[in-house]
Amino acid sequence: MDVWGDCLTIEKWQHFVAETLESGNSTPVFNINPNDTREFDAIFLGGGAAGRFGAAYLRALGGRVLILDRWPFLGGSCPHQACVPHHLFSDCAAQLMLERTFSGKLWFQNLNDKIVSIKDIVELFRTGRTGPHAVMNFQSKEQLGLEFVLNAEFEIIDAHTVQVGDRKFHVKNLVLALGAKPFVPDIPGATLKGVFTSQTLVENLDFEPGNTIVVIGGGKSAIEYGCFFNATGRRTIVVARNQVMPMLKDAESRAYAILMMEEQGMEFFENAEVMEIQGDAQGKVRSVSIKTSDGIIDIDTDFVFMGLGEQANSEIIAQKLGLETSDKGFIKVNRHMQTSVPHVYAVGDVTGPPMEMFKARKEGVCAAKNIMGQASEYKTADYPDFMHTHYEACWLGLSEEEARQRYANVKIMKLPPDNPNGLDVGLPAGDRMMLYLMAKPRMSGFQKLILDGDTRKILGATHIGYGAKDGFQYLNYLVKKGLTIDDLADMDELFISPSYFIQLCRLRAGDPHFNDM
Ligand code: COM
Repeated sequence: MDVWGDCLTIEKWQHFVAETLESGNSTPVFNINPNDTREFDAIFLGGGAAGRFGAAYLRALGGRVLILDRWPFLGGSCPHQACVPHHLFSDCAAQLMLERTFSGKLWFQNLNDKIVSIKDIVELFRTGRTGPHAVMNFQSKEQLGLEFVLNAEFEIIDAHTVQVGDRKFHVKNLVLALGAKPFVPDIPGATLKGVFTSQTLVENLDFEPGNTIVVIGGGKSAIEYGCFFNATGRRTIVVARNQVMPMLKDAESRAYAILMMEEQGMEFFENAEVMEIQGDAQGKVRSVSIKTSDGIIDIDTDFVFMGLGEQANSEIIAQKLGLETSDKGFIKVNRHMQTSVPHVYAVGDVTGPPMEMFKARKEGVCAAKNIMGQASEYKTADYPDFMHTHYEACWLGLSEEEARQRYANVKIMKLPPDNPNGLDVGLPAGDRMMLYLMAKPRMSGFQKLILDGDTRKILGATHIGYGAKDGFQYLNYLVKKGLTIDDLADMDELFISPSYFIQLCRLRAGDPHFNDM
């Protein structure tokens, strides 16, 4: 099917994507400009966040670029199986925590002892996801003018040649944006019905899970999906080989996040391991054996979620091109996104963690710039980050512990302040937190700003609550440029903002030797 020259509306794309996914139709969709005779500067293999943003940037710089993708839509796993469903589930977790906290009070329905359907939410997502898919295709074709081939299997012939069916494409540079898939460990019982990853949950769930769920892993997806399962009213047991949420390095912020999860009924086994998942005669999960420091524990359940990180979709291609990879199959790149083979770049999840869209998009753009002769580097350590519990946890820069190791005069500003009643103070709060502030003050969040008392510079920040993610995107940029307490104090605040950093800094900024607060 050739769509170049046709203006496909969002509705038409939505219909096409839904029908193609449903029918399994494998006809490729070619959107290639027949009048452009230039050689491609790059082919992006994979049109997810890394491929789409890299391609758009490369074209904006005047280059010619083609995207090839096996799915009938652009945007990759993000809108299909990863970030978008995770945000839907995390939104549900936040909403349900509010509803359960106020169950039977004010205008809230009585949710005591009620379990809500996971299957219904998954089905809602499956039906709704073709909307974002259609927007990606429309935006890429009509607004960004990108050339692409979708719904296509491709074969790499060499570093300058790719084949789709009987069509060969010659290219100056290849950019591998092949993505990754959830890692499934070799645990006995891992293939039983009822064992899910983030990917198979949205594709395959066809029964309503019972009232106990075992989550394996302690990182982002284990916690994010675990909190959702818990919020639906199910007993949720998280089994982590090491500690949970290690990426949130500030100890006090992490402790608050974990305490709030525990107060929602989450159960954690740290330094523990799932030994075996037992099945019944129909091949369905029946129970799980967990090795803990107190011995083996057996939990009856019909639903196990694996949140153990990802593995690269790299094997065949890495072998074919002779690329260097890590022991987990991630393609090794330098800071310019160049692989070990000249003219071959790799971007996004296929280069390894963090499996985040913001990292994928920036890597894609970094590769595009380098291909077009603009020297560019990307270092993931400089990015702010976030994850969901029932709340949204954001962080940037150094943790308090890291700051104290590097600086002699660290100052802290935090809410709630240290006080005899501990957390039972309705601060920081902010929008979406005001009911907690009045009725359950300890649930109104936690935040911390970490400063160097000598240079007055901001070193790091954390926030557990809602609504700070937006602010942290801009704050991180300014912190990297040397933002001080005085700069922050001089900014214009919008009351009530979820992170009170401007207010706190303004209260202290006049003091040449400001103290903690
Ligand atoms: C977002 C996908 S869901 S992309 O990064 O815009 O391509």
